[in-house]
Amino acid sequence: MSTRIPTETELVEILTPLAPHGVQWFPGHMAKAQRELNAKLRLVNTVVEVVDARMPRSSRHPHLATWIGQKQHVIALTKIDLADAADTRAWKKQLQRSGPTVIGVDAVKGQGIKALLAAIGKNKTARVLVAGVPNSGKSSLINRACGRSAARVGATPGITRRQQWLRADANIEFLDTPGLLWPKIENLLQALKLAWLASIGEKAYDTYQAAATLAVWLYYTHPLVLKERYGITDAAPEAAALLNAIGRRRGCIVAGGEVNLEQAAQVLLHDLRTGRLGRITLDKPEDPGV
Ligand SMILES: Nc1nc2c(ncn2[C@@H]2O[C@H](COP(=O)(O)OP(=O)(O)O)[C@@H](O)[C@H]2O)c(=O)[nH]1
Ligand SMILES: [Mg+2]
Repeated sequence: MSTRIPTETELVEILTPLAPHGVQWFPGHMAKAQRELNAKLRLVNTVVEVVDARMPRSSRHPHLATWIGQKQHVIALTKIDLADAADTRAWKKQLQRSGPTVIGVDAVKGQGIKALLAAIGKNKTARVLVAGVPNSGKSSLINRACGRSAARVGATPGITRRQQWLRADANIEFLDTPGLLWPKIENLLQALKLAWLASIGEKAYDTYQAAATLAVWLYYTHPLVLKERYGITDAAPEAAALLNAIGRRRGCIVAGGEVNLEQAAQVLLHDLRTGRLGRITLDKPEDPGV
């Protein structure tokens, strides 16, 4: 396998032909969500920006910090249980440098929620908007903070449809929002990461192409993962061969002993999303981004 990890620009070049359909979502309801967000921002004095710790660069809305302006800004780095711990520490430092308080959380188990509430509640009465891309853990975080199943949770992007206020304690009230995406994600790698981690709904991309790009991306950036999880050591950076090996290892076999590549594609994406590939951070803090 190659010794030098390609730069992000090189990775985009490598992956582009593997995803000829790209990642395309209908921006209409996202444009509406963006307008609604701006209206709701007038109702709050605090914003918790929910950022998936596995992609702290790719899952941040490019304009949100500007919209937050002088309001209290706290970043909740969610899914720290699925992210690389050293990368999460580095990301915390890096994000904090730009101003906001950054708290790592496991929004399902509740780790970090107390610290988050303490950070929010330093000021007076906090009216808090919770904003982030679909599937980043907004509803789970609010449920944990409020100590009951108040906001609906789901693995499907877009499950939060209406805005609703929820009370965490006497001084803190939360407003859940539908997931935010922005109409133009220029960079294919960023769009792919959002698709790989299910922040972009599956209608927006081709499952096989998403998995093919993921397999090749892993080959270059995380060869040990392919080795340890699927026993792949001597493959070439060739998507079908990688998915074939993954499918064989994970039992995606049809009659006649052939690998069902579509199923292997599903399995690879599922393995990444559920942490079965180990704790992986897709955005490296030291990368400049594309
Ligand atoms: N392992 C893990 N899973 C999480 C975490 N936060 C949310 N999830 C899961 O991610 C999915 C989306 O969560 P949800 O709260 O509905 O995200 P929302 O779309 O931003 O409101 C659900 O399956 C949650 O169980 C976390 O910190 N760790
Ligand atoms: Mg939600």
